[in-house]
Amino acid sequence: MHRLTRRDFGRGLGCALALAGSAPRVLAHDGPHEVEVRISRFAFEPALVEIAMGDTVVWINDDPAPHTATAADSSWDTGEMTRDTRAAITFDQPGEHPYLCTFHPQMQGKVVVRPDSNH
Ligand SMILES: [Cu+2]
Repeated sequence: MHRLTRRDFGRGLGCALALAGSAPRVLAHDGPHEVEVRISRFAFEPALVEIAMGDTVVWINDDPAPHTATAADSSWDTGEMTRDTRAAITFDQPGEHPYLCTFHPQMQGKVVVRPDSNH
């Protein structure tokens, strides 16, 4: 069985839960991660990102035009990002989080948050 240190307790618990399900899942990282989404030519790249609970998505606007990343249900919003501006949102709720740019609603993306946690 696992020997749990205080630091590893959360991850060990996640491991135990994974073992109770189907295949055990090995987490390749030690803590919360940041995932980058570039905004370029009026598109989110990549448009779909998958993260673990507690991870952070950082949007970086490479366009001359201002953009936002705004939840389709308005539960979160980066606000306006001008050129070369970064904005970060941390996700604590598992599930699918579709979003769009409020200035250009045809710009759409999705953050998928897995129910496992990195911390
Ligand atoms: Cu936009």
